[in-house]
Amino acid sequence: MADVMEKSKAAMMLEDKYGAHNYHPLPVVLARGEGVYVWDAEGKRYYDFLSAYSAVNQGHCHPKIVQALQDQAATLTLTSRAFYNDVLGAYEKYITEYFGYDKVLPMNTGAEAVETAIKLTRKWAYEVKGIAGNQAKIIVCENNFHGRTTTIISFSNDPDARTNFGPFTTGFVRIPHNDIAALEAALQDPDVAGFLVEPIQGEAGVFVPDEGYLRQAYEACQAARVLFVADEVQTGIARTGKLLACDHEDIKPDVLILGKALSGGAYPVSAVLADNEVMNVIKPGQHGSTFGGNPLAAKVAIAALEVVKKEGLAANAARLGKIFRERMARLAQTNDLVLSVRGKGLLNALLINDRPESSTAWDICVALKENGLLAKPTHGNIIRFAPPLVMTEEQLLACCEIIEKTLTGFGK
Ligand code: IF1
Repeated sequence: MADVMEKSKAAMMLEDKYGAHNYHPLPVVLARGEGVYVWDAEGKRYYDFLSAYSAVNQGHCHPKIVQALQDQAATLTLTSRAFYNDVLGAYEKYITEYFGYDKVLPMNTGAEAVETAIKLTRKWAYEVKGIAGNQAKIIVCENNFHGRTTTIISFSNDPDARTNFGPFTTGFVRIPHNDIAALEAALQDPDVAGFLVEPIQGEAGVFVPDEGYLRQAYEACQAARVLFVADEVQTGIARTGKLLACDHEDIKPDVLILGKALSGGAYPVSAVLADNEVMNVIKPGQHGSTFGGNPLAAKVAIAALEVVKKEGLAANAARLGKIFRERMARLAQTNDLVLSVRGKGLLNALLINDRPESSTAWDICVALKENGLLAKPTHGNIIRFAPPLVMTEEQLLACCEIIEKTLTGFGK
């Protein structure tokens, strides 16, 4: 009989032979996506509990986003910024009013947006705040993840992200996340230009800071005339139960970084938003990218943002996230493989009770896959659970059943 995994095995072999080995995917080959579901090459259906690292908040292949993509793709995809196009201005108006900023600088990937925010913050420091040339410092947090460019990994403390990629970019000061005293001490340095922070540290293992931390950090930055730069690439676009994670503490970042679900996963779209005092330091010819602000990206992003509001995804994420954490907290009480659950909205993680270097979390994810649910460990023994925000309560409860059944039967 033909091998049941024939198509999948062939696909995995091709990637192994012809692709760089820069990832270690779970052994599943996906062929189709719709809403909260994905299907593998053999037609088996799974619940997607990773959402492409929170890029598919609106669900796989959302019809409104796909329609916008198809229509614009057949009309005009790319002009470069050497010329105007009839979509970009309308998108810029839409997104700046949507998030409440004067201006947007459109880019493509999250890392490019983070790099853009770093350049903007430094230039503002020299030309507005008056810091001496090349002396600007940006405060970042231990265990940060902001992307994989050389400058970004320069301020990472993850050996996998850094080893043998030097020499590194200087001008960054690392402090512990969720530590106001450490931030206030670092802000004593008059050469500090900005504080770059993930409101919730995703990759580090869904670290939710103490209530009030973001507000205190924001206020400390305002007092020191330091830009509060929020990387909401993963926590933004309704993922944590509000449009932005910063909204939970009613703070408006001086610089807002968006990516991933800004396009609903249909196209690489990222953006940096700021008010004029900051954004106007960039003059023609000083920054950009070939695809940044292309008409296709602009149309897709408008559609993706419309879906978030029209379908009430933030409220749904808040409501279902509470149900999920309650169910998993109960599981932690009865199953000593599960230490605890943490998260906000539908960005959650289970802490597995084993040594970080053990393969337990990985093995649990393989078992979950067998039971029809896809999730993946972050660092060590922490499994991230982040389904599309279009999930219904009935689907979430079915997924809790799968997780409970898998963990209860694990290793037996
Ligand atoms: C990978 C992690 C998640 C991000 C934040 C910027 C970026 C990311 C807060 C850069 C990207 C992605 C990158 C992807 C896996 C995924 C990830 F595990 F790497 F850390 F989500 F947690 N800021 N995160 O989370 O955006 O350039 O990728 O568009 O590199 O493996 P990007």
